[in-house]
Amino acid sequence: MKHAVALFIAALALATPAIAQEPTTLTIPMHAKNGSHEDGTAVLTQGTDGVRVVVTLDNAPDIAQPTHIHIGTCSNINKAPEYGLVDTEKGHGDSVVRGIKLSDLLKGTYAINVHKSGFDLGTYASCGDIKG
Ligand SMILES: [Cu+2]
Repeated sequence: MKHAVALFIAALALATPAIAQEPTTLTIPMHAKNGSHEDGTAVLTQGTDGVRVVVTLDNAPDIAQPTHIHIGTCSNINKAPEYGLVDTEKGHGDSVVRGIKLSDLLKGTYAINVHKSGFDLGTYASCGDIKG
């Protein structure tokens, strides 16, 4: 029995460095686009069932601003949203994207994109590249 416990501890010690390398949280800068002055941050946190994304922007208007994760970078973004987030309202949005991993977002090329409004989706108000 003692031997089994010692083996278990040894296995845990071996496994821990691999787990520790998985990112659990990441803060990225959000940059204003098209004169919006909506600079800010997005904080991505790995949860048990998905990735929580908290967007915080300065100088945001009172209207809801559609917000998504898109494939691509802010300078070369795919127009189709990849993952929906809650609208950013008064500069704040708090979403959980279920079934994805922060490590997978980091392996790919993704950006968080805030659109000017539901009426003007083609104008981007703020964007941040998801990278470590
Ligand atoms: Cu979008």
